Amino acid sequence: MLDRRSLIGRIGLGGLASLGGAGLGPWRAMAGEMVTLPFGNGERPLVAYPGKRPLLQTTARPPQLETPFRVFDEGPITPNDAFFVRYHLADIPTTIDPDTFRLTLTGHVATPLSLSLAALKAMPTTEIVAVNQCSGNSRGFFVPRVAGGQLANGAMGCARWTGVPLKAVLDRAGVKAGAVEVAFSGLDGPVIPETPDFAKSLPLEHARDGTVMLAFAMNGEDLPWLNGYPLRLVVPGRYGTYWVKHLDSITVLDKPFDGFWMTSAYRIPDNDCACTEPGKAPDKTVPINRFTIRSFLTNLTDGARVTAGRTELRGIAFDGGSGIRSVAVSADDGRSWTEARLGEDLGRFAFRPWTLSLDLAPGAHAIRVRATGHDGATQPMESRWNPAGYLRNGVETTRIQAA
Ligand SMILES: Nc1nc2c(c(=O)[nH]1)N[C@H]1C(S)=C(S)[C@@H](COP(=O)(O)O)O[C@H]1N2
Ligand SMILES: [Mo]
Repeated sequence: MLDRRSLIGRIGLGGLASLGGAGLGPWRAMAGEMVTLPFGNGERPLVAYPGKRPLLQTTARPPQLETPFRVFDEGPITPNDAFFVRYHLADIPTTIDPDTFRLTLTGHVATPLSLSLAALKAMPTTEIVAVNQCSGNSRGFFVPRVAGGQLANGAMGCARWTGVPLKAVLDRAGVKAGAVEVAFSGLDGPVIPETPDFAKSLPLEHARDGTVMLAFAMNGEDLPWLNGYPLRLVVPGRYGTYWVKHLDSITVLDKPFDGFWMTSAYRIPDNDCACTEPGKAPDKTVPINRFTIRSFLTNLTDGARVTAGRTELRGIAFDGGSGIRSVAVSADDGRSWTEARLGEDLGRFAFRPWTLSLDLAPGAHAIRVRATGHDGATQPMESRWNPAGYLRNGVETTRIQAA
């Protein structure tokens, strides 16, 4: 939650009059310098929103902010003020009273619930370190290009989430026989009634598997406003689209949810590669689900110059929850690979840091990084294509010069 002092600093006194409990009030982002992402039309302003350090702004209405990539070199936990922000609908909440806020659980249950934050926090809590990543992370690199937010690799982050297992709340309400799905929606809404409200669903078995969490804290603090204050869904190993923010309504359904954001949006080709020929629409689709496995070099970027000889490389890897088994690095166009050393294991859903010290001869080097999961899945050398620009996970290449 933003404290009032920081709000005074950021938005001036004028905005405070309308604050009820905690809120953003009427606010305006502060514009700063520009950053150019490595693809066409990649110019982005660095903009500081309340509670955030300057981030790359993809759109202002609704706010869509990308984390500058160098942040991922600071460690496997992404700081709250640097964590990316994604909204679909421009009517985002600007005031929420934590005392009167209620989470309702209705539908196919024995006892509908209306829970205050205090009541939720009084239940047994759990913690999990998990990556949140937008389905469209890295979409800007698709060739041929695809429609949608043109993101580089900064629409991801890893945090320690604290909250109550969704299962515990479902059990408290008593799910009735015949229930098949659970639907979720938050306090944000469309600007015009024709736009479908943002709502998502999970199959009942997944909702009850013990990993899905109603989180009220992130890295030991209240959720940042723009990351879903005061309560969000955390769905470890699954794309951010399911991580509903400002969550205030859960509905247990006895038939599959038919909302736009499940039946039309966020769908992937229903085949082994979840891909199609560039330009071709898939014959059949399914809702997007688990993360593909990915790895990144974080301490050197394209075009970097290093001193020839021993060179320290480091980065991160993650997958949809099998956990990272190994990370291999190639400095010779993929002809030979050296296994990196894995760092601290924060759990199977977290960023896994890796390090490797390589001898680099003078000249140009293409550093490639490839992770393998405990499930045996690895990254393709070339990213696959799909019309929505989802699931990108080809081996990343960083071109550097040693001298
Ligand atoms: N209420 C609400 N929750 C939402 C969304 C939204 O538009 N509204 N977008 C989803 C999508 S697509 C993503 S990628 C994540 C992003 O989470 P973050 O903004 O905390 O990084 O939020 C998800 N939860
Ligand atoms: Mo997303």
